[in-house]
Amino acid sequence: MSSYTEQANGVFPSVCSLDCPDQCGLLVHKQDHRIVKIEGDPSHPVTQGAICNKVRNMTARIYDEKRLQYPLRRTGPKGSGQFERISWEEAVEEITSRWKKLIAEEGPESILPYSFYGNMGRINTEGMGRRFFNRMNASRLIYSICEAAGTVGYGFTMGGSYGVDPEDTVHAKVIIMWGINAVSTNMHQVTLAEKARKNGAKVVVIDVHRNRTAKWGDWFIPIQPGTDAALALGMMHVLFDEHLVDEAFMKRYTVGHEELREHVKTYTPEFVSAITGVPAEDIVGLARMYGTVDGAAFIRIGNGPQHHDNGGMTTRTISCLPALTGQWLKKGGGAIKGNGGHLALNRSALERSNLKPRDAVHPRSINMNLIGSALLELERPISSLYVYNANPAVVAPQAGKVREGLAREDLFTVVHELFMTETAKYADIVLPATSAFENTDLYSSYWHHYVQIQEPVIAPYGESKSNADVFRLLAQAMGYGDDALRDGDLAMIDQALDNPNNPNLQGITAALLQERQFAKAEVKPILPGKLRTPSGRIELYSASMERQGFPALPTYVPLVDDGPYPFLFIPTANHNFLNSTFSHNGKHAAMEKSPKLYMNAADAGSLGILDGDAVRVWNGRGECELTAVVGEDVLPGVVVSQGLWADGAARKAVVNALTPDRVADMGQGATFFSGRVGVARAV
Ligand SMILES: Nc1nc2c(c(=O)[nH]1)N[C@H]1C(S)=C(S)[C@@H](COP(=O)(O)OP(=O)(O)OC[C@H]3O[C@@H](n4cnc5c(=O)[nH]c(N)nc54)[C@H](O)[C@@H]3O)O[C@H]1N2
Ligand SMILES: Nc1nc2c(c(=O)[nH]1)N[C@H]1C(S)=C(S)[C@@H](COP(=O)(O)OP(=O)(O)OC[C@H]3O[C@@H](n4cnc5c(=O)[nH]c(N)nc54)[C@H](O)[C@@H]3O)O[C@H]1N2
Ligand code: SF4
Ligand SMILES: [Mo]
Repeated sequence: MSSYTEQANGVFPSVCSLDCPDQCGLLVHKQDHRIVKIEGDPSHPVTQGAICNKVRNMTARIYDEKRLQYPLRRTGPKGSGQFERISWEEAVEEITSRWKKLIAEEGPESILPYSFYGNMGRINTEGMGRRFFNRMNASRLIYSICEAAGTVGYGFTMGGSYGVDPEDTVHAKVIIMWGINAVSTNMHQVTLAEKARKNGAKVVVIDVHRNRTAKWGDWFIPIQPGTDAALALGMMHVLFDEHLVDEAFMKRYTVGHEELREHVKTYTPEFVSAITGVPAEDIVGLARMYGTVDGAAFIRIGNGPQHHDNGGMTTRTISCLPALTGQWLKKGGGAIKGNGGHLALNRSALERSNLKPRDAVHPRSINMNLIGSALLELERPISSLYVYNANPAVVAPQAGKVREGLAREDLFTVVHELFMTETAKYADIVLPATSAFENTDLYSSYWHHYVQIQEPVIAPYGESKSNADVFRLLAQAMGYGDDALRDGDLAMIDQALDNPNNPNLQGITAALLQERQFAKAEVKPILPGKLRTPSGRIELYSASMERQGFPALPTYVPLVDDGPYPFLFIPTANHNFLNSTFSHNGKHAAMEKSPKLYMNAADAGSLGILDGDAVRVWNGRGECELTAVVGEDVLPGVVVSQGLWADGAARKAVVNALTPDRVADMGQGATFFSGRVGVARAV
């Protein structure tokens, strides 16, 4: 235990562990060994003392009476949530004896780890767990549920997850929030934009929903879902047509600007307006605003464009815009999709894929977006599933299929969790997890440029254990003697930070972080310099895309036909939860009130639906029941929900019962926002 845990009272530095770009520095206040208050660290340059409502109320989650304290064994049918308390020894013995038998009879590929970033600490997500399953040579998971499609698309243009330093965006004069509900999901980008606004910046919000961010911006542009690439191409058309492009920049730093100039000739404002629903004069106005700005223009690209069938290509297309007007040379100009590349850790040292037994065949990989089908349809079945840092029964597409898979009697499921989530209810064994405040870990943001350390502030709750500690125990019981499976947390942090391929992290060590709590990586601006694209330049024309069967130039590709239902259904994140995290905590659920469906008054009128009515939402995949909010916040033909609600918080509120498990055009990404539904008053 660290010195913090031994002190009964005091204020201790910490990090927010949630899957949120802001990755705030925190101050945790303790009285009598209990956390009594959590606030933003005023000394953290990005956090500046401000944090979101969710985490200000985090103590309600840490000490929620429903938090798991002991290992449990299932006693009732799968999904019923009936369990009995067992000891850690019994739990580890049962898990490892089942696994040893499975490995002998069906091979290690019959076991699948399923995890995501319920905790962003690198040691507890990408560290010991991945080492353990690599050593086992279990089936591998493709981590595609969040940013995959857009990351691949952005990478084709820019060579990887490299964007502008968000702290520089205070200098921008035009800020476009493109398909991101930043007021709820990236609040410090809003704080930075507010500063820019005081210096005269204008904020444009392009979204399918007049949400908190749209209401906050200066100019809200509602758009038909999945058509953003057409809008970006229409802007390019105007920029070329009205000579608002930076020819010298394009010549020096891009590939394919002449081809692009030709290509966008057909994307006239009128043509684009018919696709996007954005009036032609607004397309021209937006392009002129972007092209004539006196200073930098910055685009923050969110999940909106990306969680669609065409999400890769759309993100690729938007990310071409800054190059046309030479934004990348201006302080605060350019874009951010994700900034993970700047802070890249030594992944091979962290995950140790070389722990795989030498003569063993490379295991199969399973796309997490298809977990339902994988559990139900594989010829060589998955016979055991180990879930941590994730809640697939709620967050994965086609929830009906996922749950049918989880209900399989012949599937041995272990879930390591803080709460009895919907997924945990299907487990054979449930293990209690520590909260991040009880762990040692390393944090590197995918948005800002700071690396931070977490040292335990409180002792483990009940008998709970960190992910890394559980994997160390399991490794021992499996008889895996590798040193890498015995490494301590601080040693792993040093291994991860020591990345010869990333000079930005040079000099940052666990000891330095223990002394200073956070350190800024030495990130140089993207340009001037050589990009990690094949040409070393910004690729407006991409030969590698062409080789992979995509159009080489940015292109609008319509959404896939999802069936004969009248509405496009956009189930987004909400303000008071973090994906499904907090949905199990009464205080946060109460702040969010109830799961809603925003719809246009004209649509509601024709269906006889009144504001506040319970509505049934359905398609061929499933159904759910939400409360209608009728008004002008969405365009006709579009319905929007917010939040990934737990079962029982409301009747049938699992929106992912309706979402398709089709994969996006790139990165095998998710298509949460490309499904169609019918809506009717619930009877
Ligand atoms: N409070 C809170 N914060 C969070 C999260 C949370 O659940 N709650 N989740 C975290 C995680 S894991 C992530 S990845 C990020 C996600 O953060 P965001 O990128 O903000 O993701 P979403 O809210 O899912 O969707 C973004 C916006 O896209 C809009 N949209 C949908 N389809 C389209 C479209 O076709 N075009 C356009 N232009 N807009 C569209 C939606 O209306 C929504 O406003 O936030 C993180 N932060
Ligand atoms: N319809 C729809 N679906 C979506 C999205 C959407 O916008 N719309 N967003 C998608 C996105 S962007 C993402 S990133 C995914 C997120 O999906 P998940 O990563 O599954 O996110 P959470 O629902 O937050 O679940 C994380 C779980 O991890 C647990 N946990 C937290 N810390 C620890 C720990 O240290 N150890 C262990 N063992 N467990 C821990 C939490 O209690 C929580 O139950 O959801 C996706 N699903
Ligand atoms: S959820 Fe995001 S905004 Fe809230 S404290 Fe954590 S990092 Fe900061
Ligand atoms: Mo995400």
